[in-house]
Amino acid sequence: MTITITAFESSPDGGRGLARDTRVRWALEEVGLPYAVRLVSFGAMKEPAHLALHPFGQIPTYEEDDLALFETGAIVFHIAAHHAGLLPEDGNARARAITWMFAAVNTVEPPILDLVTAKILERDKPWHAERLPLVEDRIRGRLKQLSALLGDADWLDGTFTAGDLMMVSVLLRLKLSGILNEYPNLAAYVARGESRPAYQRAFAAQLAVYTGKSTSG
Ligand code: GTB
Repeated sequence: MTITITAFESSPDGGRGLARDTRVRWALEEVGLPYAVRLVSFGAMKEPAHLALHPFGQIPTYEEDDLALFETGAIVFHIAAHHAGLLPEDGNARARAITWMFAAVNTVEPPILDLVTAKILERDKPWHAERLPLVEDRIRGRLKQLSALLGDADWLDGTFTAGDLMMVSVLLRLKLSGILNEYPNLAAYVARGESRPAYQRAFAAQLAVYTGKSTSG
């Protein structure tokens, strides 16, 4: 089986691991699958060859022999469904882990993306200063609920699953804002995810693309 993913040729975050190929790399590392990476420029992403893989002209994509996928949730689910390590064997626990994957991208990520939009694309709008606290408070609303649910547990539902992989990936985007640190158990949860050897390998691999350096050496 040959797996190829796509990633930014030049990442706006300079290798901080925030682009979504990191989630896919992490899942592949957790299950121990080797993969190749094809780097694409912003221009090439909008050209027919890439649009044939990703209808919205984005990264990451995932190719496995004659299968091509886009959407990180679907890609991570595909990896988790076919390889041991990211989804529990027990049917009910498996269904709950998948539920957490959806919750990450469907319930927790939208207000976080709204903050990114507000900070990057709406900074020059006359209503920016008024809107920003509203966006931040919507995030706090979700984090308060998630923090209460997690309590002092290590992971969302017992053992580490693809649900945690997606949730940690989504929360990572908040690190620079300072909001994550308002919820110490969530900050510790994210740090726990980042400290996994598979995450470390994934992070180092994407960092090496943009800086030529890896964290291990
Ligand atoms: N729902 C899709 C998924 O989950 O796969 C969203 C994919 C997506 O947003 N891709 C982004 C992209 O290709 C890269 S990850 N954007 C280019 C475009 O739309 O033309 C989002 C991202 C980009 C940059 C940073 N950063 O620099 O910090 C972080 C995250």
